[in-house]
Amino acid sequence: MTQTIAAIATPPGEGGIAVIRISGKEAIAIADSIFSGPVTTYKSHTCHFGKILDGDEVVDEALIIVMRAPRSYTGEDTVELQCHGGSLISKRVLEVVLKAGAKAAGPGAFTHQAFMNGKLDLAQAEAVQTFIGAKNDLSLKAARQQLSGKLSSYILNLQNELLDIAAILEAWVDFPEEGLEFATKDEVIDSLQSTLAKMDHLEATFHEGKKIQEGITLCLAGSPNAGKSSLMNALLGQERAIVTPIPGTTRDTLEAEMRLGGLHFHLLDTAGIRHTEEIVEQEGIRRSKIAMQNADLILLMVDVTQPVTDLLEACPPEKTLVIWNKIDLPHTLPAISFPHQAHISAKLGTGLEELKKTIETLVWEGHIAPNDEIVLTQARHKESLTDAAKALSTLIDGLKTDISPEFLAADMRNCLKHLGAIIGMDITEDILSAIFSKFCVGK
Ligand SMILES: Nc1nc2c(ncn2[C@@H]2O[C@H](COP(=O)(O)OP(=O)(O)O)[C@@H](O)[C@H]2O)c(=O)[nH]1
Ligand SMILES: [Mg+2]
Repeated sequence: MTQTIAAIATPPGEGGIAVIRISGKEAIAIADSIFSGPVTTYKSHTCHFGKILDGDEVVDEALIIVMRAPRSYTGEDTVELQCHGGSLISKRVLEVVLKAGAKAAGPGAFTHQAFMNGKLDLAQAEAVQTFIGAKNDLSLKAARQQLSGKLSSYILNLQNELLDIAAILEAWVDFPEEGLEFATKDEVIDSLQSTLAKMDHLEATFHEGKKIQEGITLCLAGSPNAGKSSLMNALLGQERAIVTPIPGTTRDTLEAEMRLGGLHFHLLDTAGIRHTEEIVEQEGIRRSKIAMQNADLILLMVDVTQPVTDLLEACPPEKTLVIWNKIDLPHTLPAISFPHQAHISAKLGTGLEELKKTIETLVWEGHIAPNDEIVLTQARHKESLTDAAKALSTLIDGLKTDISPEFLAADMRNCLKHLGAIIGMDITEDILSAIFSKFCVGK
């Protein structure tokens, strides 16, 4: 039997109210023992005012909400106490609840209970934390979809498509001399191939999903004084980096976060790359080069009043946006063969809006931002899907080359197992605790 658990569900710190959540078989009895009113008589989904008592001492006045099983987040009897939002008060209330017999909930424990009670499947449970932690609109949307069960039902559909054929294959293992029954081999192959195509399509969305989830790293690079720090400040709309006419001003890599077109960006300003004997600057330049390598997109700043930098050679054209800067000064533009180029004055703000649009377009590589499509955002899902697709291709190849049905049936089971892992059908406790340990307490 699971224990009754309790935790402060609101974030730490001071606020108008704090919510203490209690869930489990004893939740109502525990609440009854510490509350001034007759909690056991309260109807489900009703709210009552009263006092939280530690013996004779009034700890706080609070609202209590009772939600009886199975109509609660966890699927168990749940009581929520809304007390005053002082961090000390909420801790005191929790102490009283724990003293009355509840166990302190660990990270993700409520969602774990919801999963165990079949309120959420694993993909939905994982979405809870991404939903709470979403940093941009697209990631919020993807998490909401996952939470609502769209990904799960897509996976269940894939499984259903395979189950009929799994049955045919298992029958073949039992009666090998009968051959494939109920369907011709070509029909089976066609059907499997169509499922595989759907799996491949879903797998391909991870590329987009990762951007949505983790954000895009942009690295500002170029020669000293090209205007990298000026552009960083212009993009952020604040004086984040020091700008001076002295070459070599930026030595450390500066990092800032920004939002653009529903996405989250990590913007890195780096030391200008040049030959130098200065040790601090040399280290800065070493870091610049690493940042360029790791970036999703390099914003290569070039000063139009200077000879063209040989840094262009060090940048892979497909992930580089060449930004000609200082177009407010007299200049002539040399022709270079880079596919992505922009023209700005970081100082005056000229061309900035177009630059932002170009960055957005490049990030989506001409694809439009995912709309209502299901997008994979979690590496665990992507890995399982890849494994499932691998097993399915092996199965299809096996059918074509007439290998023995035992192998085919084993491939099919393998494929179903990996698909099942995404939504938490038949997976080990280890994976479960690893997933739920990433949660915050109170969820
Ligand atoms: N005229 C002009 N000057 C600029 C422009 N962008 C930057 N600068 C100047 O160029 C110098 C170096 O700028 P900074 O942003 O520190 O370059 P960084 O070394 O690449 O980070 C500063 O004096 C800036 O005011 C621009 O678009 N036009
Ligand atoms: Mg700088």
